[in-house]
Amino acid sequence: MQTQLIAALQRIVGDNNVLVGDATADYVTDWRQRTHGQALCVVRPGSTQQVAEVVQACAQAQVAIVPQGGNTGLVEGSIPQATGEQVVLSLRRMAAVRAIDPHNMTITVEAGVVLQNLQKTVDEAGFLFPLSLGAEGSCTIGGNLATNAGGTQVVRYGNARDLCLGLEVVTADGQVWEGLHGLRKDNTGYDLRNLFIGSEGTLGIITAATLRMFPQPAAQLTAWTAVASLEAANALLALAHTQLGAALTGFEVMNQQALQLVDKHYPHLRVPMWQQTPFCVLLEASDSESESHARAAFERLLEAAMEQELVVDAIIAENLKQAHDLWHIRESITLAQAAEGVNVKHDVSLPVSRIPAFVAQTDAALQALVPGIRLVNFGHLGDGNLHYNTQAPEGSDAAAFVAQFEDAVGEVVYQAVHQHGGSISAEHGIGALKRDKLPHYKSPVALELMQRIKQALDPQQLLNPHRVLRSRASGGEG
Ligand code: FAD
Ligand code: 2HG
Ligand code: ZN
Repeated sequence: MQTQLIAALQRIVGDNNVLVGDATADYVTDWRQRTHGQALCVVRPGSTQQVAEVVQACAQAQVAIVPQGGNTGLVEGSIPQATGEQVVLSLRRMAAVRAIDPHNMTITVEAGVVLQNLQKTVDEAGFLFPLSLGAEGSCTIGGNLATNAGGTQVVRYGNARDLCLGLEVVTADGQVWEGLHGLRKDNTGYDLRNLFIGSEGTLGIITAATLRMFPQPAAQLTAWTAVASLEAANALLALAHTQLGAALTGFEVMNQQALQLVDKHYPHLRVPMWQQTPFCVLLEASDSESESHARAAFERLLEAAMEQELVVDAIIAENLKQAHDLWHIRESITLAQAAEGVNVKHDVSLPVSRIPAFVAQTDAALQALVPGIRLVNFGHLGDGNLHYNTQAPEGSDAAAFVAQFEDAVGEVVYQAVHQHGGSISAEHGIGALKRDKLPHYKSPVALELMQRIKQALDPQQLLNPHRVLRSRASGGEG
């Protein structure tokens, strides 16, 4: 049966685009190198028609499919289980730009376009595509939409969902839903587009998308500040909202531990101010007038912040290179954590106002649980999204720390998140890693509705089974 399926897939996409054995290595291990799956094969279709035919062949053989883009996801949702029975469907070959409509300010692209290439194409067309994240050199727009990715510009432009006007999707029974319109208004019933966005490959395979483009700002400025506390960071955020209005495009917080890891592993990056205060804040403003207008507004903001003693020290980048260097430091935290050793991540969101109390309470509880635990906190404070990550105590065995404490640490963090009215996944999704945590923090009614939607759209449980939700038909391990 499996040999027959592989032969059928080869007929659809060509022999070269069905990978087996060692050739599947890059597709079966997650980005953090924590989990190794095994695939029956990796299939690489080159068109929507081929995706539909692959899905039909797999449905006929009752073989499950794991859709995959850049495989940069952080919740182990893009790799197959260890059974060796699932097909990985890679969208990376589908990377065409189908259309640009400057008057409608939209671009239509295939799902496998790498985010950085999409940004570049839109830039060359004289517009801005604002989705921006550390993995942009390898993640794909299909993966961004499937996870409803956030990143560093959400405070101004919203997350991936807010940037998408239309989708083309191959359904679990191999039909093509053509919803690729560029409409800003469409109230013709249930919102299918928003159902597929954020569904992590469990409801359909996104093959193309129509996305919003924005005017390019006349100027962009970046500032780096040292702040004494999260309360001060929150007050700075409020002040920035008031003084900059829609010009505020980024507001990132980083604690001393996070910056110390960047300093340790990448000393050439010369992290500014990290020893001065417990937190630093990176701000970005975009201006529709001019660089001097933007600079004057930024200077007024920072002067007021210093007068109110919210900011201890600050620099404004002099040019684009300096701005890029400051952002590079921020984007290097994930890599510095990986270089330090395996770690435990929590991608949480809370009302911005609750973040200081949440962090104080959780820091204390974790220090009591694991004396010396390193608390690596950073993230998109402007969106109330904190990456509340942890690392083994200095000098101790990282793998042993994860094996022994991952669950207990997670419980402390998620209980506190829940208590403060937050979410256990702000932007990375649920995947396999958080699937069994979800029932503890999501209402039974919401979970039941999600199960019914899954059952309606994928009754045979063929699309990324056991991800997000535990499949009802079986135990759903792995
Ligand atoms: P993959 O990892 O391949 O897949 C992710 C999920 O989407 C899987 O469940 C997969 O089955 C599904 N999927 C992929 N393509 C499709 C498709 N075409 N149709 C249906 N389902 C599909 N995320 C953020 O939100 N914000 C950040 O700031 C951020 N920063 C990151 C920084 C680094 C260094 C790294 C490694 C990751 C970061 N991420 C961030 C996480 C990750 O980059 C995002 O989740 C990204 O959107 C995943 O895109 P991808 O193409 O790699 O998807
Ligand atoms: C970021 O904001 C990413 O840099 C990754 O979402 C966060 O490594 C992490 O936990
Ligand atoms: Zn993030």
